[in-house]
Amino acid sequence: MTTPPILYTFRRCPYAIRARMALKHAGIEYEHREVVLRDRPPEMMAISPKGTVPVLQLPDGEVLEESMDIMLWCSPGEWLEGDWQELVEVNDGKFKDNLDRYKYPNRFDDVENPEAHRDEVLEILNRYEQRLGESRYFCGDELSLADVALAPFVRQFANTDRPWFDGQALPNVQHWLEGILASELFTGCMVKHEKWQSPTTPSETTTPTEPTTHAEPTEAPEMTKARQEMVDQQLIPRGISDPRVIHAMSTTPRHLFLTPEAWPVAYRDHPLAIESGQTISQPFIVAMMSELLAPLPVGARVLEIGTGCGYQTAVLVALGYEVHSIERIASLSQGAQQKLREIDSLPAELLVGDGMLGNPSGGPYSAIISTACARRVPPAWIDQVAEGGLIITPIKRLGGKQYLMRYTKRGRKLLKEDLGLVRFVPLLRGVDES
Ligand SMILES: N[C@@H](CCC(=O)N[C@@H](CS)C(=O)NCC(=O)O)C(=O)O
Repeated sequence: MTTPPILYTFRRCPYAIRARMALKHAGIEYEHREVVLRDRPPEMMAISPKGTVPVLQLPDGEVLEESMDIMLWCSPGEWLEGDWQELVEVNDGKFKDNLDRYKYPNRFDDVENPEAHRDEVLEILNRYEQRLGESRYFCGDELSLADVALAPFVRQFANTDRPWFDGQALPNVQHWLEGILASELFTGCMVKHEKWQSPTTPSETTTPTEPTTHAEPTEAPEMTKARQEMVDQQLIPRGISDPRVIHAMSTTPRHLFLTPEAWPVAYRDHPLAIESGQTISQPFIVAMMSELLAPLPVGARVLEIGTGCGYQTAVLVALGYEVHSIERIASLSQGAQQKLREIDSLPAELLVGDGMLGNPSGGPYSAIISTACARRVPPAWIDQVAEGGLIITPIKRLGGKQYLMRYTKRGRKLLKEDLGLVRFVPLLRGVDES
């Protein structure tokens, strides 16, 4: 039996995405080693001291430390037809330079106006637009190396300000990108992996509380610190103990779901107001509701009622569930979608709809979790939850107090557990399109 190649990679890195897509397209099995850029494993640094991902180590010891070298190593001949070289040169040069200055202006001394850099990228996209009017993909009617090499960067640009991107006259580019992002080739490459643990690193770094997935590798250190304090001081002492939940809460950047003015208080021990009279729940409540689901396996289908700003949604995605989420206020749902895209959190579906009706075409779900309070469990939820499945929701009793309840479906009956007093916004009927 031959050993497979080893890929050092980082989920959201566009260079690494292009390499993973090419390897997947070629059907090449490899050992996936997920890297956290600020804590690169010594094994990777030993074979590639320049310290960038992706790095592919072949079974014969050869090391490919440039994403294009990995693509070229595994691409079939027909992928290499056309002028991909010129396209990649512009992408990895002018496109990427301007994308970084637009997306992260604070990292550069020479950025006065980020929008000027956005417009430089737009000029390139206008050229793509023309080209994609002539053929479905960059080099003809089949996907090839050029598409896969460019798409992760166009995606990053599009996600920087999605409403702006969607509003541009780039129908061919938008359609091309949408098709690639919806493909199995792309989604199959974006599956989350735990940080690879080098057998030579000391064991205290193996705690699942280490930030890996959602948190920006370059976020302000005070946000990372505040999030860790939230876990250490608010969650663990109150009994949150599931390692998956602790990991999700430690890595999901709650502050990014709020306006920058609220960042200094984003990790404090209380709920906060968001738009449209709604709230983002106290961190402990989000963790507790998530822990109530934690017996479900990774991949379980979960319906969330009340997307709100998308924070709980992101935590559920970080737990590895297939998340469908409904919000009755269209503008909130759109805002949540934008934020979730920015942090690369990929729920299966965000819907604008009446939460009382659940998602009739989506069931059965392993669990339905509601962040809005009803007087009784809506019958549609009972229909849509699988036998043995869970419904976790606040319920308002006579006297006006709200109790968090966990129900388990047994036939048409619900076994109930009362989990104590809580306060949530009410579950309202209908849809608000404003
Ligand atoms: N030219 C390299 C560039 C790879 C690259 O810059 N990757 C980024 C992550 S997206 C990286 O590893 N940066 C190192 C760091 O941020 O410390 C390639 O195509 O593979």
